Amino acid sequence: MAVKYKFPEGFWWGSATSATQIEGAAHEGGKGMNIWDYWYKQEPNRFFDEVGPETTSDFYHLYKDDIARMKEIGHTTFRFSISWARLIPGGSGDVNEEAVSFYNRVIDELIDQEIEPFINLFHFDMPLEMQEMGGWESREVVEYYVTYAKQAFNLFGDRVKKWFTFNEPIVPVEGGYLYDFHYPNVVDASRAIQVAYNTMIASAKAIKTFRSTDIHEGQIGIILNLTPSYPRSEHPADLKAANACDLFFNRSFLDPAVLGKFPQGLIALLEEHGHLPETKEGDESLLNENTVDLLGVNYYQPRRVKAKEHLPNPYGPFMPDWFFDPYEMPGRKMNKYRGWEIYEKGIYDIMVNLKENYGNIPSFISENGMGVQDEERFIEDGRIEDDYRIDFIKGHLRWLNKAIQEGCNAKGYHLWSFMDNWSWMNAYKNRYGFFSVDLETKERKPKKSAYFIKEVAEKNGF
Ligand code: BGP
Repeated sequence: MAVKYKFPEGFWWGSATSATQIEGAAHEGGKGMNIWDYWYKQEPNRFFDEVGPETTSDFYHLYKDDIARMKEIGHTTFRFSISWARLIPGGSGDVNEEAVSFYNRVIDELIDQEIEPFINLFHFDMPLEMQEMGGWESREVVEYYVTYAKQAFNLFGDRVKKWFTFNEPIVPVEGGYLYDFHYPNVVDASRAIQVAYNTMIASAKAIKTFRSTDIHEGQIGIILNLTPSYPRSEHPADLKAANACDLFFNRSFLDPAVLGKFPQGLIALLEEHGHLPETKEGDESLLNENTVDLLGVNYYQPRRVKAKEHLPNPYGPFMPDWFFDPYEMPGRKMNKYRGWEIYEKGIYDIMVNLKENYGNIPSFISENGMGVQDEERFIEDGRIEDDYRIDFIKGHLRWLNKAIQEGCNAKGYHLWSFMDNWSWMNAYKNRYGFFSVDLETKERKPKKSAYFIKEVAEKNGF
């Protein structure tokens, strides 16, 4: 078959994962506790089917075979995260040699198989002791994180050339400090804003540290979940709502990461409501001088919003939702197995925005994927026939390809995820992998999409 959608030479084909979601061995190998291990012990009933983070695909023991599978389906790159609580139990102090050995083996195996490792330093998994010191609300924890980052660069930077300071830093803010779906289950916008701010300070400090080491050839970036904010209509009130939503959920991280400063509109809005975060002298130049080399874009679905129907109670707690209401656009296409909208063109709109307003920063799709509940119902002759996922990937790749044709600087595409994995409160509810995983036997089986991506990677297009 002829290739209609061809990608630039050297395009990165791969997938993304995170430590807590795939490693397992939660209480093994000298690992300390993180907030997920802890929260699950406190409130198992808040997790889907009461399944916690020790029940995973066990990459910790099975990594070698998994990397062989990645090779088999044509991966050229693979993103995983280091568990801070595994590398430095407690978050500060001595490095855990068993963890060093594990991550070394993973990195070396990937390189042996000619798959480039992409390492992310933080994927929602704060060591418990660091959370007890105040988590991202504390500047002391920021310093411990920077020390952890430096250790990781020194240990693995001789072989790893793509680093990321955070994955979706807004999610711990939303989950942990606004909407109660991550530990510490606080609902307080002031604290949320401080957490968001300190996270960006931590990211800039880690970048600065990276550049001050001897590792010169590598690139360092951040991974953001960008959700284009579409207004219900062109009415000024709807446009204003979409702009506020964009400021809170995209630009609060995108602007400091890429442009080195927070957007003026956001500062004005927070100032007006008395919610500016606490800052320190030197923060401004720190952010300004330490922007990212590379941007990972996670894209699942857009946000559609409209002007508020009822004015918020000015005496009630300040929330981003004061400024917009969600809008359910009639006729929108849905992933009915997960309840998320599917809007393929969103990927193109993000890329064009990066080109026009963010200096066409080198970027890649670091997560995109389709979660499906009860996926076993699609088994035929022992294999999950996930044609819906193939259509989903194709739909997004077509728009990504168009963006590239028009000069956008996209370097690769990673699916979420390589194999089905444990996800935060949702545990194993939504399956995302190219491979299914039997949670009892740990057996992996390729889904139809695994064969599809292999062909795409081999032809560098489809
Ligand atoms: C992203 C996260 C991943 C993963 C994915 C699927 O936002 O970066 O860690 O969890 O979402 O989420 P869910 O299982 O809730 O559908």
